[in-house]
Amino acid sequence: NKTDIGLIGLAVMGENLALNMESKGWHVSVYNRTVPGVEEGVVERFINGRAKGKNIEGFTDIKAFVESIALPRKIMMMVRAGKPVDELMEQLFPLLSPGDILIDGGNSNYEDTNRRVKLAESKGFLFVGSGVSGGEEGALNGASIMPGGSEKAWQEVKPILQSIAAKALDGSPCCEWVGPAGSGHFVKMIHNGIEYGDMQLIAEAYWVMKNLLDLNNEEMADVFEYWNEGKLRSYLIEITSNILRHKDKAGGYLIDKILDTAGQKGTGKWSVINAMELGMPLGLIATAVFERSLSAQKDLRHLASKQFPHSHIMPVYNKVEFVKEIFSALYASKLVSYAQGFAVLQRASDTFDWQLNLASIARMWRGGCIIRSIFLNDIAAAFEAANKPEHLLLAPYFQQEIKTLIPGWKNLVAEAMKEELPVPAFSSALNYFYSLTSADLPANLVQAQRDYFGAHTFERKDELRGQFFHENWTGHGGDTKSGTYNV
Ligand code: NBP
Repeated sequence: NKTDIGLIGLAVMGENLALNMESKGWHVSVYNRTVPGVEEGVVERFINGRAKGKNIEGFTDIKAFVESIALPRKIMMMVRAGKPVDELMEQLFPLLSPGDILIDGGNSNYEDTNRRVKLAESKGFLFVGSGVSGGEEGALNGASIMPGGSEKAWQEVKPILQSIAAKALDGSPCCEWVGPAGSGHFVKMIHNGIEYGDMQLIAEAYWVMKNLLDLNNEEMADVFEYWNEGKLRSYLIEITSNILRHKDKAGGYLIDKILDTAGQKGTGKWSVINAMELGMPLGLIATAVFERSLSAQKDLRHLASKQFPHSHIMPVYNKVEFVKEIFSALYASKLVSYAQGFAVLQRASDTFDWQLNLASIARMWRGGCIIRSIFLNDIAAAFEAANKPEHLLLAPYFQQEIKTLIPGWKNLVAEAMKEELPVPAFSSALNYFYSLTSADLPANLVQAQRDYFGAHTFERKDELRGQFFHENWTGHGGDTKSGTYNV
């Protein structure tokens, strides 16, 4: 009586995914390595604890674990990303049968997944690199799952993965095939980058309400709760209002006691690095990542704040009107962030020939994951339209939305700057928007400078466009040009 699927790695994600699978009727084998003196008894603890009485078999011997699973085997790895995945694969290869499927559900780098898909296939196995979002709660009750890799594996793993995925409001599972190679992990990486952006934007909205409108925590929680009824309805807006109302045991608002230094585990940084590699702007997420880094320089900020005290005058605004402007800045900047993120996905798809379906990706993010929101329905609809938009902001619906948001958005950024209150993500988004919508930019001067000092050449605007010229700017330079290429 073989099991339907094996799961390796019984830390928080693995345990909860195993329980989720079992609750959907699957018979599950689980395995965790036993390192003497380190994590002894992980399997026993799980089997005798949360898995007690359930259709879950525990193994401490990897061979027995593999043999317990029905062919073609499906083995999901939920271990720390990086070397552990490679080590585990080396242990598994000699034990597998042709056609067996390995699924890496950790936060692996997509380039590692590219390599692992090839390696597994070269040995006659299939490999699925799948982003899983939703944390502990999603793992147990329904996650957003983004599988990519060996396409032949999809029909085999689809029933299990879709059964443990979250369901969007229309009932569809938040799990669809993403594409070949490391595309599933690439999509998960951009998801995490967008999450960084959303969090920074919400934090700026909070900061403006607190500092320019002098709203208290309950009033701000009311605003977020109100926004959660409208177009910004999302998990992150919802938890923000809960966080603002939360009191600790001493009876005070906990938010006011939390140190203002933000941590990061790297997926935001990876998103930005990969956008740079692809030559694509991803300024909003980059700003969110850099703001976390700057927030961590608490002592330096403290010192600098003594040297440059902000001249805060706390003008009396019409609070209702001003909150509407904050809404405009938040919504418009969020649009910019998603437009940038999806443009990076499109570029990656073109570059690596992944054939990504952007509408399907937007739909997969509607439930289970941290960035889930109703706004993703509008994004999916924009990408599904008969006339695919060149850019998300040029989709007819979003054009209309942005047009109504611009007045409040630019006014809010201008007011915050005058009041010396930082709103880096709101202003980064606005600058991107103005650059994007400028037919002319001062890059002509940048090209002239590059040619002046490095003979990097330039193109002309006139009928000679398409050829590269080098000017002898000083009268004593030579005619030798540098190679014309972009990196
Ligand atoms: P961790 O990322 O903390 O990984 C711990 C697991 O990896 C343990 O089972 C550990 O075994 C195992 N492991 C390690 Br470490 N090295 C190993 C090796 N060389 N061989 C075999 N197993 C090894 O756990 P997690 O937080 O559950 O995350 C699992 C994956 O899911 C990660 O890639 C993570 O980035 C990703 N993820 C996490 C979340 C989240 O909210 N936590 C959300 C989405 C995705 P041991 O017990 O013997 O040490």
